[in-house]
Amino acid sequence: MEISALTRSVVKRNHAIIAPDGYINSNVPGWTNCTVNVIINEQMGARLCQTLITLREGGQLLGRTEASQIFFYVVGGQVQVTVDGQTRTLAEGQYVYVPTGQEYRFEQPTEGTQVLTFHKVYEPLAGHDAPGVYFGERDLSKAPVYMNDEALRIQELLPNELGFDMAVNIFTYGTGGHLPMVETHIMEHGLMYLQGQAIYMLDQQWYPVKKGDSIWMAPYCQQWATAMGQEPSVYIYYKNVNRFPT
Ligand code: UGY
Ligand code: MN
Repeated sequence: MEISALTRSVVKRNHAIIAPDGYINSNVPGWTNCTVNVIINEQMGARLCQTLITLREGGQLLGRTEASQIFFYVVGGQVQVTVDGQTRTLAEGQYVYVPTGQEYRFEQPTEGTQVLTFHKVYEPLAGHDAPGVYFGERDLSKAPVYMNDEALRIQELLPNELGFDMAVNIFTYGTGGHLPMVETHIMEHGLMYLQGQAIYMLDQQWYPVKKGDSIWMAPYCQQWATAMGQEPSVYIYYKNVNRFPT
């Protein structure tokens, strides 16, 4: 039997690893017949929110974005989405970006459909339109090689335009792939592993991680990672971008 007093999750001042074994469900008004796990939030010092929603049959996510824009990514299963007069069925690897002040409806999910969300308070930029609703899908063929290393590929899921103040990317590390340097930067990250295993270094501490684990990295949390095992390691990650460093 597993020892229930052990976990790989840690919560530190400038980073956290959240493994699914410690999830406790939250009730979110308008999100029904589902479990919601708030994985990253301002309560831990973050400036983004990341949740994982698991929908039962008949589950619904009904709401309206307010100050925060929300990026919804289907991790598994299938669900019908209506935003801004458009209705689409989103399956694994498909996503929708919902800007501020917009109603959204997610309904008719298959049992167990999982949706990952990233929320960020939108910061307008003078002279640039705020983004509109944006649908898309994961596609490795749209993921260029990262920093001349054939083992690393990054797909940017949102347009690279100044109107956007958040980026969401999928980072694929082939076997043997690792970050080419220790990153030290102002941008914050929230991420979830979609596949495989890895070793992540955060603020000079080393963590084994795998599919289903999430990580929060505060600004200037030093970071490095290497894939581990026989299959690629893949994560989806959030990053704040495109705004003046006040
Ligand atoms: O975009 C990034 O900063 C990215 N290379 N960081 C990361 O994957 N930890
Ligand atoms: Mn980074």
